[in-house]
Amino acid sequence: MAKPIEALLDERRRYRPPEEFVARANVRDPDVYRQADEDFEGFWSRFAGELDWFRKWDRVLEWNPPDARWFIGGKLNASVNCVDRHLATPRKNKAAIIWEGEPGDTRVLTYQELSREVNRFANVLRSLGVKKGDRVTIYLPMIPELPISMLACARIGAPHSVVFGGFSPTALASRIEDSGSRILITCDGYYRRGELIPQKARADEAAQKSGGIEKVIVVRRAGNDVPMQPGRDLWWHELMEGARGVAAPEEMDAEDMLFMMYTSGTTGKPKGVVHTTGGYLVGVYATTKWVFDLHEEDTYWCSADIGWITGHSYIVYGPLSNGATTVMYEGSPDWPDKDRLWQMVERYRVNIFYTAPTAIRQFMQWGEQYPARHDLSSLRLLGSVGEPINPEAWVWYHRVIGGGRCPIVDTWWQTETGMIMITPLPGITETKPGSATRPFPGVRAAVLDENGQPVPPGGGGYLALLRPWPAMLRTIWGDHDRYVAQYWSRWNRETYYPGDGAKWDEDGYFWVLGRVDDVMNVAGHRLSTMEIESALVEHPAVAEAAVIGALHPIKGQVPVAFVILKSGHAGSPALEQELKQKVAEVISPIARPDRVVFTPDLPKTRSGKIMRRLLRDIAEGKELGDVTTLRNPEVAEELRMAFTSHA
Ligand code: 6R9
Repeated sequence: MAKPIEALLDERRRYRPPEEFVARANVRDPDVYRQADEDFEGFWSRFAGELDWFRKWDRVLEWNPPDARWFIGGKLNASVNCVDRHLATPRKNKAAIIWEGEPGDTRVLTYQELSREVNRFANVLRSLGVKKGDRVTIYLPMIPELPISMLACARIGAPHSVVFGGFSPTALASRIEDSGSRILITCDGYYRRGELIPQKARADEAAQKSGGIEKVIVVRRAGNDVPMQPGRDLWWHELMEGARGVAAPEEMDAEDMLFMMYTSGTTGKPKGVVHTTGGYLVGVYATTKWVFDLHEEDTYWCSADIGWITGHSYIVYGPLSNGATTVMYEGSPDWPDKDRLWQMVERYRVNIFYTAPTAIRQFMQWGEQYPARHDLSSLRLLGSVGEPINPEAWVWYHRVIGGGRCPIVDTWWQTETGMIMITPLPGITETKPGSATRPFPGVRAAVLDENGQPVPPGGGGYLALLRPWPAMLRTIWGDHDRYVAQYWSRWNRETYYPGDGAKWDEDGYFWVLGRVDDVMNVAGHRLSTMEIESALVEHPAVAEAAVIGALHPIKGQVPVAFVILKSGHAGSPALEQELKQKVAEVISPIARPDRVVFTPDLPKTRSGKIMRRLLRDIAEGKELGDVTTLRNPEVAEELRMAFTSHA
């Protein structure tokens, strides 16, 4: 009976930080956990003290649950900390951003060059009347003008709202409206998988739909013809021509808003998560430094899109506040071939690489021949973020990409937390594939039951955060009640509810299972979709699997599996039986899927998360809801047909 809960905890493989890694690691003393726990305000203020402030804070924290204010009375500017701070040091001529476009064009910006661009664009924004507090919407692909725009906004105190460049005009319009932006920054077009994406046309459609946009600034990226609306549309390069390279930074209060970020709406109206200047910057500065064990000479690459929180925190603000060299790329991992990323790792001698489990499973499916074409020996640390990583993918990542020598940091956090919250420290933590291990020092997490009581080790329940942290969201834009109701009302006003299910084990390690709605209850037994998925992908024919709990009249819910096979394998009733048997063997007969549906693709959000809600609707024969936020909306209908024809 205990088997379903135990299946993941049965994962016995252990990986100690290699000696060579520990010898050079920034953080090696396990006592940091105790120290930070005893005096967490002191812990965070020591990191804050490493940043530049116009005025030092009077108090570290004011906590009126659920409202926190950090570094009260402190004044600073995020762009000063990401750029100016490094100019008086030997980092002045160090590469801040190494960028590679899809057609192979490249651009390297040193800190000095980045400073000039940011200052000039800050002057451009000011000349258009943008003032402290005005929201600016940015709708750009992965080109250097994206971080330049963000930092220029930060310089003049105008909160940015970056909308993922692949979002539809409708999604962009609703975000422009909600934020009340008057300025939109976009580009003519960009490249993705050999195709030219007409970004300006999409931006025009959104601007028209939403109203309120007074100026559209257009970066020339692809050179495609675009109509420019007189009086409204302005070319980036023309505005920049006359702009001076020095712009005084706005002195921001620590609690002034730095940016807002809409969460990848799975249901309901998008939520504008608000992050502030001081706490956010301290949080991402500290976690980048410790989790990624940054060294001065490192080349660091997070392959996310800056349009997501991962890119904000760990391509832009975290690495640049640390004076690191951060890599960014335009395009897709499979274009011009399935070795694009490995080619870049080799070309730039990347040392630290951070990506998502969905990408790793994709690499596994493509096969080892792609990474094998390249010299990946520069890598010394790997990271994972975005969803639970199944142990098989973890072990593959470790062996094939990391050459067996690189520690893996599986980092749990959210748009709302702003910074990494549960993670190994690579020079200290012994890792277990599939576990994000322990809370970052100073962070307190727990697994609670329905009533807010901690579950005993080995048990499962709801993940909870028991203490405020500097990069925490402060509110939902324009809807503070929703902030309180969504995050601070499950148990009490002092306990943050992330909406994830988790287990913890005898060593105090956390195993995040995914959103609570991904955890099902089959005949009274708690089962995780991820556990069943892990079992399925252990089968040699399976490339990727998504499991949901479908309503069942007797058992409450039953697992239904959607499976992508590796090339060279075909779906058959015999294989379906085999896979069901496999799950029954690995976990328990309780976990045995009711149905296994073979499919060439799975419905994914733009950020690469499998949209399980939709799979559930398909399995339960429900009306399919909104599919517009999917990267591949056509898959939904195909799957529904496959499901019903086979039933
Ligand atoms: C950073 C980011 C947040 C949700 C979160 C959880 C899932 C993220 C994870 C993970 C297990 C990890 N998640 N990292 N689950 N292990 N290492 O992804 O933010 O897009 O807001 O998603 O992603 O379910 O609640 P966001």
